[in-house]
Amino acid sequence: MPDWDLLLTDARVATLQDGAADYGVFEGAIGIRDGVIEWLGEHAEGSAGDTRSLDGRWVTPALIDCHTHIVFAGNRAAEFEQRLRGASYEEIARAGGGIMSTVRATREASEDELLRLALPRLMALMREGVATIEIKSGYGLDIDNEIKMLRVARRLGESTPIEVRTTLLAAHALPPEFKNDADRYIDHICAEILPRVLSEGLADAVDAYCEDIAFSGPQVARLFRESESLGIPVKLHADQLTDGGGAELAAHFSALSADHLEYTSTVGVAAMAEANTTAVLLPAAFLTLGETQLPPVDALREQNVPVAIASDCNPGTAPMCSLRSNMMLASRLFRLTPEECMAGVTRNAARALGLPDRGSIETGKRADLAIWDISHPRELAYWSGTPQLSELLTAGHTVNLRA
Ligand code: DI6
Ligand code: FE
Repeated sequence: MPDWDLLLTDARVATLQDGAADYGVFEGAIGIRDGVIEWLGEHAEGSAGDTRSLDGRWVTPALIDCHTHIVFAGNRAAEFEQRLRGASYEEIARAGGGIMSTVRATREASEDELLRLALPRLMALMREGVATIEIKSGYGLDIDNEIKMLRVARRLGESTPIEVRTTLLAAHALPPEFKNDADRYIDHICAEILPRVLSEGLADAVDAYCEDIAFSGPQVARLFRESESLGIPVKLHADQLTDGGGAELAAHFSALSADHLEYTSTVGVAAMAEANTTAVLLPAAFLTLGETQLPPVDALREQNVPVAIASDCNPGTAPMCSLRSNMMLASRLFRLTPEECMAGVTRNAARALGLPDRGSIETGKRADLAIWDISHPRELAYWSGTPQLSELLTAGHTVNLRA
């Protein structure tokens, strides 16, 4: 029996290992067995079922988009125009548009229709080197439609080689059935939606939107206490439009991640550091909303909070189905270095999803690898919209990028 199923030789490898300087670069070979990286070294060793020379091409961990809303129907281009004319996101939401307009379109769509709409979005991310993606519900806002969305997300994972992690975001907006009674809707999520979704194995985490226009800190805390008692990890849309103490709240519940964070205070950052909560920055939403308040990047660095970057792809605040573009925006808008951007879409994105088996090139990790036609990994946060992915492997198998 050969030592490796697949041996990649003559590779320039950026391991993105935690603590390694300069992308963790080395030149050499990668031995893969049973879908796992089993061996790394400068000179190829052992026998292999399949040996392939990469002729000096670069290999990085496959990318991870740890925050998306790619399952939805309809679009909000008309609202985008309204916002360009001066209306704010909050005004549109309070007038019954915003998230609710996507909820109406998503409720009307069938499961098959939602799958048909989401698949090209997933393929677009995959062609940029994404092998793991998180997808949230949150445009159903009732038991049947939240389940419909999560089933679509699971089917996306089953019908592609990409791993899909699903998140229940029933606490995204207040549905019309619970008008003026957010507390009663939170009770309904805790008593009905959450247990049903978990019993059907449809969610890997629970998320909420903590904002003046959505749910308050105490309401989110109630949902998180219930999630905690059921043993499901939490994450939070926190401090995007105002400092609502979202980072502190996420940290209090040892959330996997707190996301957005434009208005997070240094106290919030310290709480996240203490709780080991990953910061997820979403520059497309910052750009689309015309936001000017920058997330506390220096404080996150000083406190050693791991920073991930995600697309947040959604029809309202982030109509940009590209993780590479978000890397470029994170460097340009938030002044993250290209190396921080790469860590943000690999090892730190894996942390934001609670997936210690991936996100860097190390022995024992999944062989989810991206092979690139580039001259240095810093190019990955520099170009966007440029087809530089030469090959994507998930668990050691080449993905068909044309399908
Ligand atoms: N993520 C979200 O869930 C909200 N903002 C964000 O960045 C709203 C999404 C939407 O407007 O549909
Ligand atoms: Fe979001």
